[in-house]
Amino acid sequence: MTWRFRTDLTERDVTPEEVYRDRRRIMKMLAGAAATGGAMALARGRIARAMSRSELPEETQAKETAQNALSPITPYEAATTYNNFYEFGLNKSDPARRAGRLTIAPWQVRIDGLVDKPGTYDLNDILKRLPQEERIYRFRCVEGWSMVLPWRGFMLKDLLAWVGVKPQARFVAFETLYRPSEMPGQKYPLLKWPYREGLRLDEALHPLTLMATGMYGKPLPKQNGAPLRLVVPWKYGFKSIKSVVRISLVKEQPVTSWNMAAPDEYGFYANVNPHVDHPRWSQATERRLGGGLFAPRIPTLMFNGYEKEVARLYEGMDLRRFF
Ligand SMILES: Nc1nc2c(c(=O)[nH]1)N[C@H]1C(S)=C(S)[C@@H](COP(=O)(O)O)O[C@H]1N2
Ligand SMILES: [Mo]
Repeated sequence: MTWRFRTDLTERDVTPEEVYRDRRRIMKMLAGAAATGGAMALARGRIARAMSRSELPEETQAKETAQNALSPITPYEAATTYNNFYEFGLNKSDPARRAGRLTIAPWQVRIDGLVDKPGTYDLNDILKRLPQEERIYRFRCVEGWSMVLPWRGFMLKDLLAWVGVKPQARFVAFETLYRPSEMPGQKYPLLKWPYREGLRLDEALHPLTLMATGMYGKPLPKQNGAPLRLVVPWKYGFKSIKSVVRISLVKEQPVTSWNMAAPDEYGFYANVNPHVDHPRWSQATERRLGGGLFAPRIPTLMFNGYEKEVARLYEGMDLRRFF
């Protein structure tokens, strides 16, 4: 697997120009962070930067120091210890503590409904056919915290093209694994299991919509939805369903777990929107994970900063009504 950055999408948006250009250094930092985690990673990253920096002109060094401080990639440690994955419990620390027992190989995905080639596919076979790439995306939870993550994955549209979508299909429904013996949260009615999500077909076919298999240059940690999860960067995090075992092409808008649990709080669309508040809190700002206790909240962007790419999908729609 090699790092491949697409320049037509989003890295520029989330990454300061100089850092964006210096891909090799980012890769080094990420590799360090992924390999060791936490303080060690930070220390290693700093050492790596200090070594290569001494070869650069002074002005560049100063600029770099400032930009490294603003480096927007969320620390690996934060992204893998502060999680929502109710199959393993309600607390943010539960998934990291309990997901280790989940068996993720072999892993099969059932693809059914309105497709030309329905079937149960082995994930390895899918990965042999579809090109994977790296994408750096913002990620915004409906609860008001956010991250910037380097994912690895394939575009859902490539998978759908391979299995063939029938013309009657209008939505895509997703399901997470149901295995209470390994997912202790499923013994309690926290949500209706299995966890379910859905997208309109045009959302599913959008090139930003990713099926992730890794992050930070490594396989996806179990607490983050190994071995296969959806990532829809312009929607609230709950749409990005983890540990997916079923993908169905359907005619009608599918039911979704959070919408069933609290329909007036979590809509089907769930597009990130600073102008439409959650009934119990404002959505105008967010807290970036890893910024420390006193980091100021930052403004939330329309469609999480992907307005240019996705606004056309919702032209003429009342986003207050279809929240
Ligand atoms: N199966 C499943 N998928 C899930 C969830 C969950 O509880 N179960 N939580 C969602 C929510 S609310 C968020 S914010 C993201 C969190 O992803 P992360 O833990 O990788 O940051 O996963 C989403 N996908
Ligand atoms: Mo969330």
